[in-house]
Amino acid sequence: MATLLQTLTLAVFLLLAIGAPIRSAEAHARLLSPPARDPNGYCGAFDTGLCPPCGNKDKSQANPAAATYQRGEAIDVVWPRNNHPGGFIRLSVVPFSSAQTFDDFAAGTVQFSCHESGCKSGFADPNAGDAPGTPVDGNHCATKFTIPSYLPDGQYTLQWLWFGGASFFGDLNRGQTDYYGCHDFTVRGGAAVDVNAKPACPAMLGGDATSPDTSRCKFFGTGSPLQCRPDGCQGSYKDGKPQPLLQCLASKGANQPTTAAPKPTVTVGPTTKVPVPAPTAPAPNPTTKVPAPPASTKAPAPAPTSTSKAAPSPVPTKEPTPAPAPAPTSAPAPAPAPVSGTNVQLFTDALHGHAAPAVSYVASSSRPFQVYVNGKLNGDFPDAWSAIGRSCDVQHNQCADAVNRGQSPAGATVGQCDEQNNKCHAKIAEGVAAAEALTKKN
Ligand SMILES: [Cu+2]
Repeated sequence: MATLLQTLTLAVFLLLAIGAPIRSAEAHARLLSPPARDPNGYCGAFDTGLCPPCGNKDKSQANPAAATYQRGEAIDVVWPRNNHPGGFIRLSVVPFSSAQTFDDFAAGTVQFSCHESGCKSGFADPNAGDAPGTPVDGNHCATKFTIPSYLPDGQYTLQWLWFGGASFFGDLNRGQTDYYGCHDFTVRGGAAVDVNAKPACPAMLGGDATSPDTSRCKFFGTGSPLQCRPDGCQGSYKDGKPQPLLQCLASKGANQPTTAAPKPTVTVGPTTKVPVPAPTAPAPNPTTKVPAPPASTKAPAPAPTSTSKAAPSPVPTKEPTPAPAPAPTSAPAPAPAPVSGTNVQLFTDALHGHAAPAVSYVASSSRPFQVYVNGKLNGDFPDAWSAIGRSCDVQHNQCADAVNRGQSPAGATVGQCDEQNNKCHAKIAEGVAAAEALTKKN
C-alpha cells in the first residue's frame, strides 16, 4: 500500500508541477476593430479613479474623418476573449462634438452583445482561459453593429465597453473590472435619415458560447457597468440580460425585440485579420471609404510552451516600443507585509514602486497560500506556485496600468513591466521551495 500511495502522491505532484505553469493567453479584452482611438490602452475601471471613457487620448487626438460609414451599414466590432469568460459588450454612440462623458455614453447606448459572442469558450472549463496554444488576442469575439438610421450625417464616437466579465487574475470566481475604448467615425449617406426611429431601449443581441442562439449572455456579478471595481468583485455567474436594459424595458414598458446575434465571421488564429463586411446596400456615394481592417502590426504570437511564462519570450500583446529609456532609479519598495503568516514571495524588484504583493502561508487554512492587495484578500490557493504566480501578475497589472495611464516616470514602458514579470515568474520555484520548508515545519 505504501508504494501505491507513494505512486499516487508522485502522480499528483507531477500533475501539479506540470499543470501549474501552463498558462493560456492572459490579457484583458479591448477594442481591436474598428481601430480604437487609443489602440495601446487597456483602459478601464481598474483603479479608484476611472480611466477616461475613451482611454488616454482625448478628442484633440481623435480623427473621425478616418472612417466613413453609411446609415444601415453593418460593421464588425471585434475584441479578444483571452482568459476572460462572460460579460456584456455595450456599444454606444455620441456626437463627436459632445462632451463624451460616461453619462453621455450610457445615454447613447445602441446595443448590448455578449462578450463571448462568436468566439470559443474556455478550454475544458468554460470559465477558464483559451485553449493552450491560442496566441494572445487570437480568440476573436465579435458582433455586428449597424449604423443607426436616426444618425444624421456628421461625426460620431462609438464606445465599446465590456462589463460583467470574470476571471480576475486567474481567479475564475471573481468579477473582472470593466474595460473600454472608442472608435471615431463619420456618417455620410446610406439609408434615409429618420430621427424618430430611435428605439425606446437599446437592442440586445444575445447568444454566446454558453447559450448560443438565445437573447441572453453569461455574465458575472450585478450585470451593471462600472460597479466591479477597483480590483474585481465578488459574485457569481448568471445567464441573462444587462441591468440597464432590464431597467429601461421596465420603465418604458417597451416591447423591445431582443434577438440572437447574427453569426459573425471571425477568424481564430494567430493573425489579426478581420473580415470586412460587404456593404449592405448599393453605395450611392462613391467616395465613401470603408475602413481597412487593422494593420497587422503585431508579430504572430509564439506558441506558448509548458514553461512559456518562465521563458523570456517576447510578450506579443504590446506595440513595439522605441529604445528603452533609462530605467527609473526609484529604489525598490519593500514588499508589503503579509497580513498573517510568512511571506513566500521572494521577488523583491519593484519597478516604478509596484512591489509584488506578499504571499502568506496560513497553516490553519485549507487554502493556505493567500495574496492580499491593499489589505484585501485577492486570492487564496491550495498551492504556493499558483499563489506566487498571482502575486507576480498583480504586480504586472499595476505596473502596466500605471504606464497606460501615464502615471509612471517618463520613458516607462509596458515592455519593462513584461520583463519584470518574467523575472518574477522565474523566481517562483524558490518561493515554492521556501513554502515546502514551511509546510514541513508545520
Ligand atoms: Cu485580463
